[in-house]
Amino acid sequence: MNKQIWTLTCLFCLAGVSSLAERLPNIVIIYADDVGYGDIGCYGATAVDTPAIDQLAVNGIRFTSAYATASTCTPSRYSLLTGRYAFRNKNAVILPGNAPLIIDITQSTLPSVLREQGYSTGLVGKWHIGLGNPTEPLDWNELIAPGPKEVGFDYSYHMAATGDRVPSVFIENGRIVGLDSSDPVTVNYLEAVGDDPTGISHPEMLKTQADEQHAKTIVDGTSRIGWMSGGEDARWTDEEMPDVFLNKAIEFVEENKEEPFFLFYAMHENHVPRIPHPRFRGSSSLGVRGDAVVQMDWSIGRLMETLKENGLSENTIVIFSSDNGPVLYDGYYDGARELNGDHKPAGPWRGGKYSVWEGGTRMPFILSWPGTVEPGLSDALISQVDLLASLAALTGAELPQEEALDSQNLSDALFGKSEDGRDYLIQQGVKMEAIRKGPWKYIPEGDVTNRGSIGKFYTNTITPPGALFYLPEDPGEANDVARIYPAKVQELRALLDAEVGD
Ligand code: NG6
Ligand code: CA
Repeated sequence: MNKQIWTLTCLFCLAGVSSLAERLPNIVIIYADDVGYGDIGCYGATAVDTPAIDQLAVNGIRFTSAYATASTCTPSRYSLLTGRYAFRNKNAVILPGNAPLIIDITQSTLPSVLREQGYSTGLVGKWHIGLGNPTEPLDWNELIAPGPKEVGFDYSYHMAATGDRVPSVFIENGRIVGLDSSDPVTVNYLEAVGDDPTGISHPEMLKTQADEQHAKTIVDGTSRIGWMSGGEDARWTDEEMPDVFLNKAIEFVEENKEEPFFLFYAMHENHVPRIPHPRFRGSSSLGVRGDAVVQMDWSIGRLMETLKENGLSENTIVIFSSDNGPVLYDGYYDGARELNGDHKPAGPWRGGKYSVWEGGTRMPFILSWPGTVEPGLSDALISQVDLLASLAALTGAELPQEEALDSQNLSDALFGKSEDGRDYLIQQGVKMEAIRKGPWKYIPEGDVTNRGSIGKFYTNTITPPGALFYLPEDPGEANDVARIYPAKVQELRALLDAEVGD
């Protein structure tokens, strides 16, 4: 349906001819960063309270076999927005903060498809899918494009990449917020620019010490990956970031409530640097890592109240998930490892961020649509890559399958009408892929990358014919049964090779 028809529908609404409930539902995707399966109360966390997310699960469906496509950020976000596995795009790897946009803007995306259906589309929070053209270096002081707008977002308020990467500024609709033209921003990832202190030259200025990778330009007492100069007035304050994003998300809802809206609320908690607002310090027993989760949950609660206050609770689909598995140490010595105690951030799953072990991609995933979707629990196999085809189907959009190549319409599973999800899905780690099919998980021979507790990455080496796990009895992927079930290995190997090539 196009915008014009929607405008008419809204006029009918005002005239009392049609009710709000008869229009297409609003869609809010709350996408957390590095939050693990076991970090959420309703998935078993006890060291951190998440009442708002738990309430979403009371009102909605809590999925136990939902996956991000990859165990790092850029590839997972790429898949969610484009409906394609990220291993098909060699540029879809963890990007520096000055990388060009990696999405082909001629292709359908989740926001562009919903926009075509009459939705107002908004991005608030983390981006990390690149900005600008590959052919010329980006001038941060001009209009920053292509970016979210060209990908399909009418409105955007975001950071360029991550909190630990420069430029440490917010960008609203393609312009750095609060930029003074006499103090232009320069960004470089190869060599120093300007004369700002760095973590190496001025460690005494740091709130938290960091490894060498994160010891470049200091912004607001935290050293980052990459160098920046200028933009003094535009630089963010980390403690305020979650509230800045929350307020923009609330504003977007309030300004767009008269028509269907799609909000991609890409929260940054609890990615490093973990710097929650002081009012959340000490709110968990896990130090800043848990406190950041508590703040994230509080913000989600505020957003849910906003929906309620505006009479939108019943006509809004809210999806909560995360982009990749958890990590304790990720560049800053912030105490996350020391204070973790018995907390299991990945829940029952092995590994976490960066790995193809289950903990890297098995995500918390809750969908609520009060009044339409029956609350419950579902073990249907779903991937975030399926959101595009599923939401396109829900809103009546045509989606050329060759564009959203890997996206399957799983609306029956998502809205609780069926327990049947995908037949199988691919899990992308760092430099290797694995496959889950039914109860089985297969990892081919190679090195599984993991984040070590201090500084180093380490690998688990898988030897031929690869490793096979029966997840219902072995959620921790400890008991390799490849030699007992050679036919299963062969079947999964062939499926995996057909998708990713050998
Ligand atoms: C890694 C960083 C890590 C984090 C990650 C991106 C190093 C050694 N580590 O390269 O700190 O920034 O990139 O995280 O540089 S993600 O969630 O956005 O994928
Ligand atoms: Ca992430």
